[in-house]
Amino acid sequence: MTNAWWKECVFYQIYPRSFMDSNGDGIGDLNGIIAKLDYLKWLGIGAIWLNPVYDSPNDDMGYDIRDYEKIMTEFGTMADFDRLLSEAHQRGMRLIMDLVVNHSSDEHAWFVESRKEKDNPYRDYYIWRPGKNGKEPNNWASFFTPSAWKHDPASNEWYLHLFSEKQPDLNWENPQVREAVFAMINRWFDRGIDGFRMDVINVIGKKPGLPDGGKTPGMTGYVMADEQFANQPQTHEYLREMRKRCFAGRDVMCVGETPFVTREIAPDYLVPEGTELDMLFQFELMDIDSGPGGKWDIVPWSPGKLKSILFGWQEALKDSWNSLFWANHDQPRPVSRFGCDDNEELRVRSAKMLATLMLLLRGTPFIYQGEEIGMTNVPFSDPAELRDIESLRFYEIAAARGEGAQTWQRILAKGRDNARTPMQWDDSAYAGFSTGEPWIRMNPNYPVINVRAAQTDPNSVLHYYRDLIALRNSHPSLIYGETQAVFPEHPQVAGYLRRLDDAAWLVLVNLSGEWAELVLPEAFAGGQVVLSNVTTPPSNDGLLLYEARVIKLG
Ligand code: ISL
Ligand code: CA
Repeated sequence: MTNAWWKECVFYQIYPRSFMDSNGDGIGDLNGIIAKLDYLKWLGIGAIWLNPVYDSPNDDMGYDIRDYEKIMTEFGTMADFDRLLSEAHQRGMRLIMDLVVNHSSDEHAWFVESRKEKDNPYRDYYIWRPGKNGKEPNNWASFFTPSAWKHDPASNEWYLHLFSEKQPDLNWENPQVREAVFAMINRWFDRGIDGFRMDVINVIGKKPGLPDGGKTPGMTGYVMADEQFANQPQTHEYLREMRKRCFAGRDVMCVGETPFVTREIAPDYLVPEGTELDMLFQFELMDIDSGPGGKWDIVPWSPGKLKSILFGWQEALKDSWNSLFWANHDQPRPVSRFGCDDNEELRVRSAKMLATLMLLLRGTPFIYQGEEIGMTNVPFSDPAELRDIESLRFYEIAAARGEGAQTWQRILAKGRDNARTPMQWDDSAYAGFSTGEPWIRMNPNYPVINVRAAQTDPNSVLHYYRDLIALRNSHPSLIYGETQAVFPEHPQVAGYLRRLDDAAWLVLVNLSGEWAELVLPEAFAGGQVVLSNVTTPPSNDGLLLYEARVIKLG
């Protein structure tokens, strides 16, 4: 276990389209981000993760890349990017980018060539197969459409797309593809960026022969065939090759986005350190309210289950390193999902509680824009207000079956656009995000929930995040110390100790909306409360609803 900058700093995720618009066209941009760097520095942020800013037709909001080495026109130019990078570095902040190389856009020059004819030199950059009896080559479902295959009439073959048909999967078996990707990565590193978040990086290697999926025999229709494309042995080889070819001799990091990774297999990507991924984003926590039918099959979560997931990962990765997050651009807002947004008092208190629980665990915290002011889910009133391909496709398919009404409720709870409305900077028109009408509607609560209001209120969620980040930044024991769960059986309270050498901390939070009885043992009751989200003096008999307490024990 070694110390590293990416273990010590708090990351902030920026969704550029919705962060800050500098020219009034309603679309966030790189100059807008530059204008807010001082805000991030004030907050205590050490590194920024930018969602894709590359040239893209935006079928999946930048996750369909047309040119890996050109900036999306609405976002600015390469000169703007270089300025953003140097302005961040001047403030002592690092910057990592999104690497989306499981697939490209169908408008990428490689795919344009690839689909031209069967003997095109780029044909093998993608995954083409003949059909079976006039149907798809196999039964794999895509994340966004029923089938993961698209028929190409010109050649009468099909190409694989695990996401939309405008996101064809690259063929990583082809050494030329790997060479091209590694060269591109190296050029970005030469530009001076500090690392990558790697989009669905654990699905780049597909099982040879592309066999049908179906975890339970007799399944019909298109199936989510992750056992055939996730976490395959070749993927580990590709990552090791990437590491050697691109990372050696550079002070850069990577965090993999890895759906379908369990606590058991996660260490295969992380240990020994520095050979594959530095960290990964696991989805067990984000799937806590998903039933067997997937994210839209919503089931209740419980504090007990949440605790077993969080502490289970602390244990599973104690010889490597966790990523810590409640939110990203694909997830609903945490205060609406895991806290309470019924009224202002509880919104503020529960947002602080969630922050306390997550940010002081062992691992690197990733804060998603707006989380630090406790932004909530959005009361969309009509599908026409949505922009996200996943929700729109899901709605179309369900509405055609006459299930529009129940589907709408699911989209309100879990739809990705909840996280994608503009950042709320102040209470002026369009929340200070833009002077023009934004590309997606605003959350109507911006007159109350915004950065300026939060900065002037010392009891705001924002100030609490800042205090929490400062606490973590200034105590190595809160970064590198070991984690030990306490009161594991308690049905409402999550608690843990962090310890390093002589330093010891106790973190206690009540995840429920009710008083939680908990008699503190002598050893804990004597500690000093250094941070709390309530004004009443701490009780040794229990915690108020959504109360959070950070106690210094030694
Ligand atoms: O968003 C999800 C659930 O709503 C996830 O299943 C998500 O599709 C998956 O985690 C992969 O996400 C990443 O790759 C996608 C892109 O749409 C997401 O925005 C990105 O985070 C395809 O590139
Ligand atoms: Ca703009």
